[in-house]
Amino acid sequence: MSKPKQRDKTLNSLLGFSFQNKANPVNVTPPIQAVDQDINLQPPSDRPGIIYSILIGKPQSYAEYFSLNATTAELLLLKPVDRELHRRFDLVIKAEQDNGHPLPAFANLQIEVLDENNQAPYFLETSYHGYVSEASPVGTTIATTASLSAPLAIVALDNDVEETRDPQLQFSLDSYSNVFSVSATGIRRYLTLVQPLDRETQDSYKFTLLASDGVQQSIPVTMTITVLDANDNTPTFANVSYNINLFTDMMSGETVLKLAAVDSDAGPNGQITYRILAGDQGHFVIGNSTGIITVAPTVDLTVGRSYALTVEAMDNGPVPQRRSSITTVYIEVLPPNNQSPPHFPRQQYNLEISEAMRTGATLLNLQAVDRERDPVTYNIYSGDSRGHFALQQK
Ligand SMILES: [Ca+2]
Ligand SMILES: [Ca+2]
Ligand SMILES: [Ca+2]
Ligand SMILES: [Ca+2]
Repeated sequence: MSKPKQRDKTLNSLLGFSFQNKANPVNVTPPIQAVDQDINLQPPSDRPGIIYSILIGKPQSYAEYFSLNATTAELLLLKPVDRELHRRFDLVIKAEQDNGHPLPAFANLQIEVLDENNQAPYFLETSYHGYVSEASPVGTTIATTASLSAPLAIVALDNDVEETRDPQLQFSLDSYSNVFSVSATGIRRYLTLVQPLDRETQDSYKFTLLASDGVQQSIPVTMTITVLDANDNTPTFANVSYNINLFTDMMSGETVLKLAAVDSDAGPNGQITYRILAGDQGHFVIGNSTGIITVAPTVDLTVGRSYALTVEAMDNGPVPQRRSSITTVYIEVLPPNNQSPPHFPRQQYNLEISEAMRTGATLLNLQAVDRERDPVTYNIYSGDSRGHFALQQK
């Protein structure tokens, strides 16, 4: 009989495993296995069997909980371990030959008792994108598409709980919890609106969601909520009315006034169409999209005529919800600009000056009036050939 060689005394220095449930047998990673290094020297039939046993352990009550199958090395759990009593067992396992020459080998087996709740919750998706209209009332469920046809379902699972059962997780938002809230129970959770939205103020919300099982937290998931536009703004003119003076030398097609109404809605809801509703007498037209009022083709403006145009600005929202407002443009036709010269309010001004008056002193303020409010320049036309007086332009 050949002499057994030196055995691997360490077997395995450490066998750790996770004790996750009350299943029996207990999984050991890596499996308990001793290797007889004589194996290659002996025919299989002559090989001695290996007998496994637990030599010692801490705490001593280990024997109430664990037994090791002597031939298969399968570790069995005899009864559930209360984690309040035991968090860990340290066993020493012995393997020896079954041939009268025991030559034992030893290994440490460390058993860690995990909590029943040892899995963190997790979201099925890494991010979610939801949609809601700014016209939605408080309590509306956030939708999964821009057509708002189906609600956005958020699913977080916890492997400590069967997939078909509500894992009863608590969800929390890192921000905007005053705007959105998560439904409180169920495998599928939904976001609802807590306060009214205004797309014109904020058209998108980004926040993170956490799921907690009371002990462990999920990896945060990114939520993006897009606020869809509703036609809730009316096109508005800056002024209730506009006063325009035209001159008879103005040509057909020339710009009288460019109107611009403001509508802060998006897309067609904010697109404006202009129309003259009344008062143009066929003499003025407006560009539907530009808001530019021009003199109509083949029209000659006559002095003294006046017009009061009612102009409407209407947005292009869905027909039943279109919004509009009006303004009035008053137009007066004046003689050609060059026929209306500036004039002084008085025909004549008189003043007396002392010979002691210092150079540069102001003697008189003259103010001419131009009907069209064109800029006026002043000159001394005659009467001061020696240049004693100067006119200062303001
Ligand atoms: Ca858990
Ligand atoms: Ca709004
Ligand atoms: Ca609008
Ligand atoms: Ca809007």
